[in-house]
Amino acid sequence: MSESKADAIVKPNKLGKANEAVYRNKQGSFAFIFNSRIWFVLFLALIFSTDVWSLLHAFFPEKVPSYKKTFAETVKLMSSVTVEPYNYSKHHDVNDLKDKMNRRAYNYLKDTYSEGNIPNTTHFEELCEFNFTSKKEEVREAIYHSWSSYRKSAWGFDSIKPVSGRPVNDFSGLSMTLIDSIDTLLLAGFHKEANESKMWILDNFRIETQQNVNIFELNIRVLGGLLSAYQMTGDEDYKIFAEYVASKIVQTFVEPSGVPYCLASYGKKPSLGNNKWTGGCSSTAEIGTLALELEYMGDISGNEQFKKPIRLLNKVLHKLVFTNRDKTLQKSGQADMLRDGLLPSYIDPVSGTFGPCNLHQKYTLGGGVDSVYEYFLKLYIMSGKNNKKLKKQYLSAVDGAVKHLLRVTRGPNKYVYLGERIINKDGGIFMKNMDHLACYVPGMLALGVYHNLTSPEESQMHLDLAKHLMRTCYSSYKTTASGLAPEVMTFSKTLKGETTELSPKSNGKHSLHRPETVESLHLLFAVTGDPIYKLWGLEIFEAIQKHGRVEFGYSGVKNVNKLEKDGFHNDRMESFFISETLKYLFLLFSDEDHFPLDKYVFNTEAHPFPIK
Ligand code: DMJ
Repeated sequence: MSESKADAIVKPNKLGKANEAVYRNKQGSFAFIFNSRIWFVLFLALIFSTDVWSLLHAFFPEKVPSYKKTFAETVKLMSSVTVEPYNYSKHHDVNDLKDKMNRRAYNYLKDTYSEGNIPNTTHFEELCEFNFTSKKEEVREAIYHSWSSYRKSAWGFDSIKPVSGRPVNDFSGLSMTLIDSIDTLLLAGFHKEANESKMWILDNFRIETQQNVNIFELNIRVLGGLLSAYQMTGDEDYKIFAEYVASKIVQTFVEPSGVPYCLASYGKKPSLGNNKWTGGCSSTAEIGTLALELEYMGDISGNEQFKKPIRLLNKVLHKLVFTNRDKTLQKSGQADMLRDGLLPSYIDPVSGTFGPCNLHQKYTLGGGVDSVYEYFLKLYIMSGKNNKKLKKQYLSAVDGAVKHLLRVTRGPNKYVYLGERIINKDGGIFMKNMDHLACYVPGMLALGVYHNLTSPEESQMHLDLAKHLMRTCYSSYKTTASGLAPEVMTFSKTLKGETTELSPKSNGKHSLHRPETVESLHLLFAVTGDPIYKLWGLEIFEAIQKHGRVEFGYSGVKNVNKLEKDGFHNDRMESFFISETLKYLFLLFSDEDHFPLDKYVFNTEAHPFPIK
């Protein structure tokens, strides 16, 4: 082809320099038709165009800006969407599942599945157009508002009281907010601020005189915060301080039981102990949630001494559950629950079993036990997926929870929830309550599915269960006057002849803007790609912005159903609000996959550690 002929075809070149080469290589006047870019643009426009505006945008991206719906429009659209029933039996052979699950729990699930109310992705495609980047920026601003208020008025203290602006040491003076926030600051691009925190730690952070230090909080917030700051920056200063903290934590494991105490006091008379109300026992959630941090500490320091106590403790927990022969536990039904993989809420650090705590026990996936199950799964993932015992402990616990704790409300909403079994001298009693703390479960189930822990059929069941529980947790926000969730939900409560399917429990009406629901939304979105989870996150964030934001940060509220101006706020902002709630919202609204699930696991305080 002569140069002049090619020139004739491409002139005037409206499609820019990049296309010139394509045109020059084509022959004759039909070259335009063969231009693959034109076809590609046409194809995309046809697929994605819902209106003329987006078609125009596809052809003239500079001249016609993309059409993004506002938040209000999106919410309106969302409420107009009807969720199509998801017919479980159509997709799965239900008989298969019968063997795997306890019959009663299975029947509950089967009814719910056949009536169906699992959100179906295809209905929400339109909603994907919402511009989440602007929401991410709003979360970033919320991070700065919270952190800068703390920096200004409570620097070095555990927390700031966000209404009065006063500093407070509500965690034995461990500078919680300062350390817990560092990786959120780094993630959101506040590097100077993160560095300021580090400089403060180098000069001031010591655990030498503090009394009654809660080892679990020290571990998940302080050690977890230092370790993730280290993995994100490679800065050895963080590692040195992490090692210092970890060495304090391993000292709480006692011989010969291998079970740690939960409280430690330092200073002239160092001591270990437990809270009085536990009957002298250690909290299972607290002792079972030390593993990820010590494992990672062991990895980066090359010192196996950090990992040893965890190995021993896991043996104790395994034995307690699977080979328990204690006959006294039969009457209360505890023997069954243990055999099915559930853990009690207290363990005696002297004997390594029930000891004096026999009648104090509670079986729940909420407060008191919660994160221990999460750590079985995450330690299994983080340590190379070889430890079969951990896998068994996690999977049995899920089965045990389905068998003993899963319920579905009988009203039209059919909320699926995980209740609690409280042990007393007459045996046990089932409570129709679920802590907001237990809302980490949908995310945990989705993570297990992502990492292929079970057969495809069982994975499908785990994922369906995750979706049901997720809807319940989201509904605990949606059904209150403020749009904020209560600390504890109660189900099927009858008052003056009227039954409410889901409502705040009388002594759990407050909110601390806990992270578990948005954590699960982040994981369910990451695993399923269903935009409904982003949109539910948006609604929750809007409610926090509206009712939580105050002069010096974000305050929890006393009653999620009462919106009085005075006395509404409880003047508390726990460090997990920045470390977890805002971090998970930032990740949920982000287009970038900052911490891919195949490369990182989050500790229970949302601090990411790499998978080996
Ligand atoms: C956090 O400190 C952690 O998520 C912990 O596992 C449970 N409690 C708070 C948040 O609710």
